[in-house]
Amino acid sequence: MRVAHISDVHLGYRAYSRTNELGVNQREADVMRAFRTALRGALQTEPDLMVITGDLFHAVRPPNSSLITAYKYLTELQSQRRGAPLVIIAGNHETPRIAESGCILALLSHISGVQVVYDQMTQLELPALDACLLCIPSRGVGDIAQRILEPNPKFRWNLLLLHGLLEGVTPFALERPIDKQKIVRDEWDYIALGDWHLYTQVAPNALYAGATEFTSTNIWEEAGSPKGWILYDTTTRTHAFQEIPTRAVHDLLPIDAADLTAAELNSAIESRANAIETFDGAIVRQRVNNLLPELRSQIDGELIRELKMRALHYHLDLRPPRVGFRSHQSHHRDSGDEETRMTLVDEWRLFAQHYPLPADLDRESFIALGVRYLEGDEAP
Ligand SMILES: [Mn+2]
Repeated sequence: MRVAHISDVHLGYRAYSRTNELGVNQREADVMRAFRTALRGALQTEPDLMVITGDLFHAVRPPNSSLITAYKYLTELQSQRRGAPLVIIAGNHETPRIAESGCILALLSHISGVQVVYDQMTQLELPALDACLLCIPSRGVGDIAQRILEPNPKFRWNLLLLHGLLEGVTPFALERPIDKQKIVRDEWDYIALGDWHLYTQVAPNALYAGATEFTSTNIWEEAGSPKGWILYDTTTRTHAFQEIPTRAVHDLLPIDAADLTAAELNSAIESRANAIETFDGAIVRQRVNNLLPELRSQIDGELIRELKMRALHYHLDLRPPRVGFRSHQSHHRDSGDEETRMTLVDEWRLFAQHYPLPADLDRESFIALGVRYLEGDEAP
């Protein structure tokens, strides 16, 4: 059996102020385009089964435009597949805190061949494929510890679908990681995972498909990693990652301003940007470390305005010297460290992205508020 596995599409995600020719937020349009590319690619491979492992929508109440377009695409897809099975489980982003609020995914269950799981852990039987799918949406994750998870011997193929973060997958500590031993077991023909936005093989039969675009709050950590979906063969237990072209995201090499003149700093900013072929229209961060206030005021405003015009989003991340790390002996070691270390703000973004919030609390504003508190008013 061949399975097309898509995850973390985040329809309705919006970022930055740029809109396209139709007045739609450019990132919202990018995310929709990535979804269409994934669906078209999957359709061409004629999979027996398609699964979407959570966060199809970015929010509990996605914008109407995203909802309508998604409905249209999925209806077209399913008519071309003649109603072949498509199973969608809910992720943390589209799951309301209160179960009574329902879930927007329920709407999609009216499309031919589509089955949706957004509440409890549920076993779905697909007799036509001789397959049984144990589906664990975001809300079912809390039950994993108390339950015995095992394949249904009445079926030839047994799949496990899960939206959640397994222990050891993330570079940061999780409040309640999911016990890997409980999930990643050889007896499952395929374990389709969602929630982690980077394509990751946990085991030959257990894979995070990753997101289809750059939609997490830590896109700088993801820069350079491919986005796409997975085509998995249960007979051979092999897979092929199908890459999707996305908007370019660049986290430029940080500039150490400690020993630079204003002219050298401006020239470094300019040459780092010009070294990137796909700078125009890209999402770009340039960090400048060890920047003293007197040098900060001499940054070429016109240059920065021009870079901001050319890029979809240009983020000049200016960081003052860290207290206690200014001596020349520690200088080199420190600047190397600076490139890889996560800032407190990055850690907050990662944490807040997965923290359960009340349905009517807007996650993006919640995260932004935290960032403002952490960075203080001096942030650029
Ligand atoms: Mn997600």
